[in-house]
Amino acid sequence: MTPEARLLRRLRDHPGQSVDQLAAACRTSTDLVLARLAEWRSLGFDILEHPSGGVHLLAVPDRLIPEDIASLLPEDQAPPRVLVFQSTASTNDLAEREALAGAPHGLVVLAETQEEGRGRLGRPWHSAPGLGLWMSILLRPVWPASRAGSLTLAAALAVADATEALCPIHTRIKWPNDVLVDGRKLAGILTETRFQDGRLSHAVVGIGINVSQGTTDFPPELRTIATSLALASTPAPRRAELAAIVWQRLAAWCAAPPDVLLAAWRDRCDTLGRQVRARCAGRLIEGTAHSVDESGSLLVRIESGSLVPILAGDIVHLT
Ligand code: BT5
Repeated sequence: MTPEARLLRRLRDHPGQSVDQLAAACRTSTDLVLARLAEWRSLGFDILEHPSGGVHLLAVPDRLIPEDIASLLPEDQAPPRVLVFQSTASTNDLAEREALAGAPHGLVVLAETQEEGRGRLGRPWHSAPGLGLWMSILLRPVWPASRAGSLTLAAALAVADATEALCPIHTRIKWPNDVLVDGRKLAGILTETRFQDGRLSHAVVGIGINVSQGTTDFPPELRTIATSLALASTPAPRRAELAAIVWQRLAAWCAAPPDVLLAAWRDRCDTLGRQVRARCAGRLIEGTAHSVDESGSLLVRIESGSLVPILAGDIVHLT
């Protein structure tokens, strides 16, 4: 953990310490403490420095600041690196670039806005500036290639856990990658995987969560199908807190045994048991969504009684 993250944590946990005490506790210099306090104030942190009463952190703004995110998690559970950009084409592209340059498992890339945020099959992802969590996480799990599809399931569970931990909402997951509240899309996931010699070499898990949009912040075509945390429950949480918990829960789900992950996913799933229609390799398949296997495939029982696996694609809930 960086001295900056330690300092923020110290300010939260031990209000009223002097600058000298903070520097000693964070194993850093008083100059660094003073410089960071000044920098954070300029970013909108409300920090009171009382000549005899020490330093008090009164309020933290809804900004994406790497040390803020790291300071919210236990030291052994914080991401190894967090990169924040004001604007980029897609955080998935940046995470992929970092992956090819050797970045570590767990790297987080965030942006205030994306100019070319994307969903699956090149569909656009609307990434309103400052109103959502646009986040990509680089994973290098030691998993067989056949389990790669489960990463999307793990990410959907992480989003469901994190949003429910911070807001009084009830989420459901639509196979494979939508997190819904009251039938509307709160979040989407885009997992991009790379394989080498038949093994999963790395994956970039892109997560988009709508946080503080009002209805008119969405383009007209999304207004009846999308929702945000602010629309589902006010007030919206700070995005740094959301990012920290999503990261922590994703790391936990990636480390969980496959059967535990699948059981948790089935419990949250809005698709199983429904009549669904899917398009798979140019074929239209209709039947009952029966189960999900370790590869992340949806198993659909068709009229003849056999189970057809659907590895990727879109489904429509018919019931
Ligand atoms: C997804 O695709 O749902 C995956 C979305 C992943 C976005 C993240 S943000 C960080 C990272 N960087 C990226 O560039 N992407 C990832 P899909 O299932 O194909 O859904 C796409 C469809 O969702 C669109 O065609 C719209 O109908 C709808 N949509 C677009 N923006 C939305 C939004 N902000 N909220 C809800 N629905 C949206």
